[in-house]
Amino acid sequence: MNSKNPLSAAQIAAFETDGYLVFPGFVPAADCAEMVAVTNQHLHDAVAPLEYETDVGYAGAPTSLESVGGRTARRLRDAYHRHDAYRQWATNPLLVAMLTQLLGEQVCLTLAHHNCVMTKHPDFGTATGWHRDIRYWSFPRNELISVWLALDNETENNGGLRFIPGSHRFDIQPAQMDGLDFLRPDVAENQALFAQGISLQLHPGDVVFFHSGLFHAAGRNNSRSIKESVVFAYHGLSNPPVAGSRSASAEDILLSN
Ligand SMILES: O=C(O)CCC(=O)C(=O)O
Repeated sequence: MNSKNPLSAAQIAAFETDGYLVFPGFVPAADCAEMVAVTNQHLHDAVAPLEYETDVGYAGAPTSLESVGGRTARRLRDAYHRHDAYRQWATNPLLVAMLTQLLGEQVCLTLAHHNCVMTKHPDFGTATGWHRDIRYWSFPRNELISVWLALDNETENNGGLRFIPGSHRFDIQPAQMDGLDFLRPDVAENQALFAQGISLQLHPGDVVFFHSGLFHAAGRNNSRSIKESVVFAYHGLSNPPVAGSRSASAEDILLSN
């Protein structure tokens, strides 16, 4: 592998066509084990900043912090400042070289979005409808890349990711979306889109890049173990967050390559 240009032309073309790429076994087991240990300790100690299922309020979420399951964490926020293990991963030189190829320029890590460990719990972890990550993000161009690192086996059964391949290029009408910018299940055209959905089967250390316009969803966790994934988002230097927006409200880190 060429360390400056590690992606092949075929991989770059597949990302452009499908809107995602999967890299099995990207992160060594020892690094994953360290991230799992930190994640479990921080969950146990409820180390702030946390996002609870009740904060998100999706269907089936506990109604308050005091209700049964109310302290179910959905995300350990600010992974970048939380521990060096996550920070090292977010700035991994091979990762940055790949993102540089896909974005075609120098890469910036935004700490305003994702920058978290997603923790999907049995019982009180909720499903996420079909959406594009860009929906709440403010950048001149819809060209960010979310990078998802699986720390566990991920399947449809435990709430793993589902993608609609190529959907970053789809022209979607406002009537197809609900008020939170999820694809509405009651719209016939959307049912046809859902039928194109695929489930990713991931193992610990597998990494997925996906375009910020790619429609994705995830179900509930029907297993008995928490599913944990580290997620960061990146953009090109010429595509900075819009001034004054939430996307500009946190640090933006230029990653040299
Ligand atoms: O794990 C999930 O429920 C999906 C999370 C997700 O897609 C997101 O936060 O953008």
